[in-house]
Amino acid sequence: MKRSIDLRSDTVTQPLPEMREAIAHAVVGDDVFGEDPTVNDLQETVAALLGKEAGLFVVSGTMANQVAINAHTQPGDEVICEYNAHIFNYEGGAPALLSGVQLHPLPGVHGVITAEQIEPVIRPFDHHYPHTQLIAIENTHNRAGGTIFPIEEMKKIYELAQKYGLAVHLDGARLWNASVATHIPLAEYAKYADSVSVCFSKGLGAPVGSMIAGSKEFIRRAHRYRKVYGGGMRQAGILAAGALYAVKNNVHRLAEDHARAGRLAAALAAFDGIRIDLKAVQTNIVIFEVISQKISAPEFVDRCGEAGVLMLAIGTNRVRLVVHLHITDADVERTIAVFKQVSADF
Ligand code: TLP
Repeated sequence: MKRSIDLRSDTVTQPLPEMREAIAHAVVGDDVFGEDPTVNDLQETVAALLGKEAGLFVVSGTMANQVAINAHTQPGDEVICEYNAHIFNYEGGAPALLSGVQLHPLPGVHGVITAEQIEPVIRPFDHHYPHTQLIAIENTHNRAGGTIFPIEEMKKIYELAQKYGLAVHLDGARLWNASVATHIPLAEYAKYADSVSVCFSKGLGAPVGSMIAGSKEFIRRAHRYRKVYGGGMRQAGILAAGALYAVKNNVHRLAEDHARAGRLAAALAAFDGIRIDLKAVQTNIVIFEVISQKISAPEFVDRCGEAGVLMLAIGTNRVRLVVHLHITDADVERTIAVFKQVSADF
């Protein structure tokens, strides 16, 4: 039996032999004492890549975002974000639960909100209102289909934030993909945010881990929340070694994932019963609609699954697929063949 082609997420990637080798030989220490050399190396390496003073290794992208939100805010504050943002949709209501803040979601186009949209919703000082404290943006934007947040707009938002004394957090779980697609260095993007989170366990293929970067003072505060959330790990160098390997070896190859995602998107565009906005396909994520009268998106996903292609339905008519380092050109062709077979029933 052929293996399934798993396009549910780039989080499904498994460490390859060279990464496992690096993990096996990691030099470790107690990171709660700050004594794990591999964690320290990762934090310094990635903070430097992002042009920030300091970094903090955390368990997951969710922990990175939530630690950052807590370190930026006080209970009762408000955080402006985009309506489809990961922090608003997929983090279990954590901003309210853990930081006591409310989110103020704005509708974006391809996940992008503008400084012009944000300025009018910044609350004036009045005892009726929550206190606007933070703007959160996401690059690339997951639920919009891996779209790239243009750097010019990030700059405008950052300047606006400075004018009003607000902080900016960048959920850069897939900032690597944005940087590879645009050739804009990570540090250029990070310049327009006070804190940045990046993930090692998505397209980069490490088994676990994310990082928050920012000023030394910000990371000092973040460190406390990481501990409070139970995220103080001990010999975490075992995990950091995989992440370091990924940062050194698996970033440039993301361009291959983008090319394969583009090929899948172009093929999907040719099927009756499928609608896809090709402008939104910019990196490794492809989102499309099943508009057939005969079959819903979850049914389409089930039938493709039975034929060996796994994807996620993200609504009654929307499907998401994500390309990653285990997906080959042959897998892309086999996936297109399965789409052909299943869409014959449309
Ligand atoms: N996204 C996951 C799911 O949670 C939806 C996925 O399969 O894409 N920020 C962004 C932009 C993300 O896409 C994700 C994960 C996270 C944060 C959270 O990362 P983890 O899963 O490590 O907590």
